[in-house]
Amino acid sequence: MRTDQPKMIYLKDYQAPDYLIDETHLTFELFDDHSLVHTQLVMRRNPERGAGLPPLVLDGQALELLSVSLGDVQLQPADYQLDDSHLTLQPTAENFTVDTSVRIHPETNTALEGLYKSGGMFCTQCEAEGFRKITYYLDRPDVMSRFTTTLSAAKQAYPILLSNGNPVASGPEGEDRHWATWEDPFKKPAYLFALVAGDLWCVEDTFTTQSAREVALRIYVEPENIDKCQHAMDSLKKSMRWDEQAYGREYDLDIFMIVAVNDFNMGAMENKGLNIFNSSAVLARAETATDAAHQRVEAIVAHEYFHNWSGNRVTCRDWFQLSLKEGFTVFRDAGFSADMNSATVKRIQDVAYLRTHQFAEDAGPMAHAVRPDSFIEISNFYTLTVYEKGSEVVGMLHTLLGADGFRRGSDLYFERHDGQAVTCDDFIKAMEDANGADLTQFKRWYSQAGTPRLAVSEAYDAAQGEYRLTFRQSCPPTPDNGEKLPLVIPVELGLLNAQGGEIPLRLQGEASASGTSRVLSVTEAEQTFTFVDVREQPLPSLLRGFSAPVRLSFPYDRDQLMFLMQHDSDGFNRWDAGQQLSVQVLQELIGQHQRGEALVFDPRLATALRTLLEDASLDQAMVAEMLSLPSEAYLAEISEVADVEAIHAAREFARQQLAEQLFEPLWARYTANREVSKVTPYVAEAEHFARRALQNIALSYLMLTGKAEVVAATLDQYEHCDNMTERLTALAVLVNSPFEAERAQVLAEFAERFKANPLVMDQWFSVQAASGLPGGLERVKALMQHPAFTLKNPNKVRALIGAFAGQNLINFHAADGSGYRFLADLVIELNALNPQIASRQLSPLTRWRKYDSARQALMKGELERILASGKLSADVFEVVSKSLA
Ligand code: B3K
Ligand code: ZN
Repeated sequence: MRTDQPKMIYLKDYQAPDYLIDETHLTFELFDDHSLVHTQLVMRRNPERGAGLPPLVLDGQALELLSVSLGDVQLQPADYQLDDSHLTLQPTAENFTVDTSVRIHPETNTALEGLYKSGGMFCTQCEAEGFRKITYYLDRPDVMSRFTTTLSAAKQAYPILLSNGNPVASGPEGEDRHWATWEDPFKKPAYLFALVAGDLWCVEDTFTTQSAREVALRIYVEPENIDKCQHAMDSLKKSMRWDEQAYGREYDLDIFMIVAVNDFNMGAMENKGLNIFNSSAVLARAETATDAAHQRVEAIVAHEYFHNWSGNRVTCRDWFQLSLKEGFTVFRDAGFSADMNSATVKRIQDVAYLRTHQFAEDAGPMAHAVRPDSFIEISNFYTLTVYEKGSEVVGMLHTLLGADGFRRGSDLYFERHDGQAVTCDDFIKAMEDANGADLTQFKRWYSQAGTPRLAVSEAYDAAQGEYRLTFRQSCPPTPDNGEKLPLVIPVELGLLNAQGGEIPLRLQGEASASGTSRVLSVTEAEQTFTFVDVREQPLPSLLRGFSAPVRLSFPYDRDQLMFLMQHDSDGFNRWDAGQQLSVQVLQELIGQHQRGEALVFDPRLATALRTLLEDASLDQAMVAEMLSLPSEAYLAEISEVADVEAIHAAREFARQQLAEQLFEPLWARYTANREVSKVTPYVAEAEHFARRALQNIALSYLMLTGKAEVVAATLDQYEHCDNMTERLTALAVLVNSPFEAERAQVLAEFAERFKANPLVMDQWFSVQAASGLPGGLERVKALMQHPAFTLKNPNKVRALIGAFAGQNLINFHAADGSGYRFLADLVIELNALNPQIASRQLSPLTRWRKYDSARQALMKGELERILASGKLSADVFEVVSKSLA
């Protein structure tokens, strides 16, 4: 926490470090009321920085310095300078050692950064700048060092002592303590350091790498969770095999460990050889975790594992390059998930998420480039832009270079930079060099913020058989006032004839047609492509697979969208046509609501969805996705001014209409799938996910009819199922229904059944927090008093506060401003407890420009109140001040 105004840091000011740390020797003495950290740094002058011995400025925060020595000489206070965040020494030789001892207080660390206690265990989170809260250090990713770590703690409370690398020695210490030493042979930046001490059990397995080395795999959890690790272990082994096959990457240590902790600021952390995970990203079994949770565990295990190469072996030079490891690793985990499950469904879910949340970020006050050029607090830049848009940028390289070219590029990147801390430019250079490509213009994706718009128009010349598509790209201004130059936009497309067949594609100037789906590179502000030999007016299928993260517009009418929904050979675009059709129908309803007119539902949407429901040959997961109307958040995002009441009314009306008009086919699909679910033991695999997805979305529509047989079926599903996916859906459907008695009964039953399982209780909180029924804020306030709730646990905050402010638009945006006031109060409270979580929860308020003037004033007022509330963390200060700028 700082009281002085935090300052901005700029990429252009980057300088290599003056000193390097070849070896880092750490000794931790862990006690219940404090811990001691003794550090020896083997250092030398960085030869790159020329001659002379400038002062050595070590980072350190909230440390109580007990002693410091330079070489053999213990320093006196007059020999060094100490302030809130630095320890400055004067080296007298090019090679030297620094020894420090500090006292820290993990037991009172509620920010969950650095060394802290979660329940009964000690654990760490050092990325991005948490290591400086453990010891004095050059806490920057371009300082890579070999670490040896010794930990000692009470034997009974902390039988397990872990750190990075391989275990090398251990033994007793006095009567009731013990110690262990770990050695990591790979040099790494401090942000990848980790330690764990606790009373943990582990599930063990082994993996044999492609070069026949055996790796021990261990997942450590609290004893009561030992039965929930198998899915994560299976996911880990699949990830290890996949990375060998897809990227030629082999694991490099003899042991790989995952530790699950309950109090964790994000999903997980890729510390070398010792990944630390939020328990929500590890624990999964049928009875307690939904299908979505199982898929999330698989994806996060893979993501952290993949970081071993994209992030750890090759790391970032500075934090502006964060997307170098994050965008690339998200791209890698998306490829893995696509291969393990349905690739099209994975793509649909990722794009829906990107378009709803990343596009909103790009349009808001925190908009930044994939490689930002300034920040106040780096923790605020673990964003959708750095991660998800960053992954899209890597995906565009994959599209432009082709799978083989991309693999050549990634091979060269890993080989050339192994053991180095590099930049996004180095990544692009490897892609260029491996392919003889020029990516100069492409690199603008890294430096220009904002979501590009791509407006497409067509002209058909029947006499010449020519069909022209004209693309106009532009980008709205962003708060950085950066220049918006044309980008390289890969547009994959096809042309459909009147029968829904694909027309062979031949561009003017080409000798012959090649293929029916092609990637055009749009590189200019305005650019026309002319297709020849086009014998009839075609219907274009544009941006297949969402080949670029842009807002595309083409003047489709509703009949054309229905046609694409049925005939497009690209599964993603079939879904997207359905979304566009839904958006048109919903926007019409929104307009009617705003004008006070009766709502009139376009029956074509029901017709189109009926066709899908009645076609048994279709992938059920796709049908489920296509039945999902665009979310209220997405509808808000694409509105000029988001009218939350009209959006809610329109969407609820459309859902009601669909439920009534499609009752028979929905009921048929529901009952058929439910019968299979009843007799099929739970399996966490794509085909089963698909069956349950369709079953459950059908149920959520059916309940809107309020028919007695649906209520009975819901209660039956709630009571008689072997898995959380069916049970939670039944609960959610009742929670959102008008059946008060049934709702109260299942809510109570659920809480009683799962009271000992905090992750399941999170689901219980979320379902209620997201309910759009009136009285949302009162419900949330009451739930905050529930014994299972605490503001100190980030999962609880996300489950209750995050779900309310992020998913319950109609209640959060109550016209009297009560939702805003509630969130601001919480942010002020959380700011003192956990700045990272406070800053994340704040984001719905930052979108104030999206709303009507009355709401704008209320939201701004709350932001101003937060700003004036006193000692703000850098995290909260940055987001609030940028939002008000
Ligand atoms: N690298 C971590 C994120 C750390 C966030 C620190 N505030 C998780 C991940 O992306 O794999
Ligand atoms: Zn990551």
